[in-house]
Amino acid sequence: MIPQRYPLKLLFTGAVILTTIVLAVVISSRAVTSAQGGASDWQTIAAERGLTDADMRAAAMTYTPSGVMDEYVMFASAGQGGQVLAIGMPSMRLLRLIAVFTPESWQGYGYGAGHEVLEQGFIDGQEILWGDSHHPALSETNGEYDGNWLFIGDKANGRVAVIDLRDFETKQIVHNPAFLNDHGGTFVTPNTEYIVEGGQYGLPLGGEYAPISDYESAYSGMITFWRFNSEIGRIDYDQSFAMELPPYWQDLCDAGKGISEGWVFCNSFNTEMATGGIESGNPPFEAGASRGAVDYLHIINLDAAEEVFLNGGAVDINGFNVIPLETVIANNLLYLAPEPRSPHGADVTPGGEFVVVGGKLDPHVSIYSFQRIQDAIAAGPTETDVFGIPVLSFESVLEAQVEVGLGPLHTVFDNQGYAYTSLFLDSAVARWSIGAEGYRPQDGWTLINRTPVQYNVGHLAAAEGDTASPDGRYLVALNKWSVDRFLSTGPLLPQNLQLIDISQPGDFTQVLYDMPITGAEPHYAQIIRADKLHAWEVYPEVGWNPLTQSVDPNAVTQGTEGVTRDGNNVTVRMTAVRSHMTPEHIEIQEGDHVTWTITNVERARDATHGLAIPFYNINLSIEPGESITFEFDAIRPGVFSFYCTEFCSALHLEMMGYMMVQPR
Ligand code: K7E
Ligand code: CUA
Repeated sequence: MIPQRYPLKLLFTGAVILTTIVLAVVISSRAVTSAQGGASDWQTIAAERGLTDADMRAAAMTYTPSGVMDEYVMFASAGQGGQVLAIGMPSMRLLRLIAVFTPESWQGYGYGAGHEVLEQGFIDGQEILWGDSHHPALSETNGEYDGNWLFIGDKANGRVAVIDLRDFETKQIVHNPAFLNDHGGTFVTPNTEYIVEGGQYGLPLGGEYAPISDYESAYSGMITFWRFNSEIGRIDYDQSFAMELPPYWQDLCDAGKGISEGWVFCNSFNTEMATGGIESGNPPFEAGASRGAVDYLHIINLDAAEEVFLNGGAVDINGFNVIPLETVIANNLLYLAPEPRSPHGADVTPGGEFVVVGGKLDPHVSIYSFQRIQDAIAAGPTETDVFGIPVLSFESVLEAQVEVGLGPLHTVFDNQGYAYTSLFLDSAVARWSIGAEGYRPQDGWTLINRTPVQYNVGHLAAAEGDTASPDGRYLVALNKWSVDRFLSTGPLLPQNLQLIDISQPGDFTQVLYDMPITGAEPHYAQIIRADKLHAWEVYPEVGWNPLTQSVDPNAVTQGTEGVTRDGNNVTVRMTAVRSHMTPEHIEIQEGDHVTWTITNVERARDATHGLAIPFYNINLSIEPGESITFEFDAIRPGVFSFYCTEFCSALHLEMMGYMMVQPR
C-alpha cells in the first residue's frame, strides 16, 4: 500500500500546482480585462465614438459575444441572385447562403454536383441557371413553423424550390408547365399540405402564342397548389393542381388560418386589364393599370377547389392539372371584393379573422373580416365582374380602415396585438393596433407610431410573424434603397436590412442595426426561433448522399479506392481525409468517359474538403460524411493538378493530385 501512496501524492501535488497555475492565469487575464474594460472605459470609448445612450442601448440589444448563439434565424430571399440567405438575429450575422436557382461554386452547386436539382428547373430543355427569388416560406405544423423545410419561388420563370433544413440544401425544383411567371408565393397552408404559388402577369396558358389585342379573351392568371409530401420532403407533382384566374395580375397572397383555414387570399393590381404599348400611343402599364378606382381581392375556397380537382374537374395543360375558369366559377371557388387601388399585400392576422390589404396609391390599410366575407357569400353576391365571377361589395366585407401613411405595402404581426405596415413612399414602418377581441380592443383600430427607416421599405419580417402565435420582440425592415447608409463601393448599392426593437408597447420602437445585403434584393424573409432548427453537424453516416438523405451504395470506403477501366469508361473511386486524397495519380486517356466518386470520410465537424479540377469546370464541396459522384469526358489531354479548395489543415496545400490525360 505504501509504495502506491507516493504516486498518488505526486498526482495530488501535480493537480494542485496545475489548478494554481490555471487560477493564476484566469485571475491575471481577468485583471487585464478589468484594467482595460472597466465601467469608465466603455463609457470613454462610447464618448470618443460619439455614441448616444440610445446607440448604447441598441448595441446592448444586438451585440452577441464570440461563441454566443443567436436567438432567431431569418431566412431572406436573395432576389435576382436566385438564392436564400440565413441570417442570425439579433446579431444580424450572415450565417449561410443557400444555393437554390443559381450555381454557387463555394457550395459545389452546379460545378460537377448539384446538376440533378438545377436540371429539374430547366424548362423544355432550356437551361435556366438563375432565378428571381421573392418569398421564402417555412413549413408549418398546426400553423407554427416546424423547422423542417423551406420553400422559395422564382418570379421570373414560375418555379418553386424545396430546401431541407437538416443540411440547408436545395432538394427539388418544380415548374408548372401551364405558366411562366409567379409572385404570390410561396406560402403554405397551416399543416403544409400545400405550398401555394400565385402567378402574376397574365399570359396565354400553356406557353401558347396570342396577340396582346386578344388580352381579355386569350390571357389568364394562375395560382398553383403544390401538394407537399412531408414524409419524403418532396412536392408530389401528380397530386398538385392549378386554378385558372382572370388576367388581373394577381399579386401577393396568404393562406387562411384558424377560422379561415382552407381559404386563400390574393390581391391583384390590373383589373383594368391594361395592355400597355406606350410606343404606340397607348397609356403605359403604370397608368393603365391604375386607371380604375379599385382592384380586386381574390377570395379562393381551397378546400372546395381540392374537392373539384379530386373529382376530376381539372383539365390537362402540358401535363399539368388545371381547373379552368368556367369550372372555377361554376363551383363557386372564387369570389372577388373591391380593394383600394394598386394593392401590394394581403396578409392574414394570426388568428385568421382578418385579411389586411395595403393599397400603394391609398394611405389606408383596409381590413377585411373573414366572418363578413362568409356572411356576404351566404347572402348571395348581387354583382359579377366581366367574366361572371361574383363580386362582394366593399362595405359588406370591410371591417375597418386605418390611415397609416403613403405607399403602404406589406403587413406583419406581433404578440401584443399590433400590426406593422411598411410605407414605401414615406420610408417608414407604421405600428397600428388591431381593434378586435384577442388583439387590442382597448385601443381600437388606430395608428400608434411610425418608425423612419432608410429607405424605401418593401417587406417587413417579424419574429415568428407568419405563424398563429407571433413572438414580437424583433422586426426587420427590408429596405430597397440604402443611399447614404454605408461607405460607397461604387454606383451599385446594397439593400439595407434594419433590425427594429418592437418589444415595448405604445409608441416606443427603435432601429437597432443596419445590415447591408450585398447579394441581390431580399424581397421577403421569415424569422424562426433558432431552437426549432435541428440542422446536422455532420452527415449522419459516412458515404451520405444528400439527395436521397441516406448512405449511397456507391460510396467509397478507405482501402477500396482505385481507378478501373472498362473500355473507354473509367471509374475513379476516391476518399478524402486530412490531408490527402486517395488515389493521388489518376492516369487516363484522351476520350475516356470518367465517372468519379469521392467520399469525405471525416467525422469531425467543419472538416469539409473541396475538389477542384482545372479546365474541366469541376468544383465540389464535400462535407464530412458526404459522397459525391460526377462524370465528364476527358476531351483535353495534358496534366491537370486537382486539389482541395478548403483550407482544411496545416498540410492543406499538399492535399492534391495529378490527373494525367494521355493523348490518343
Ligand atoms: Cu413586395 Cu415580391 Cu413581396 Cu418585393 S414583393 S417588396
Ligand atoms: Cu482538404 Cu484542404
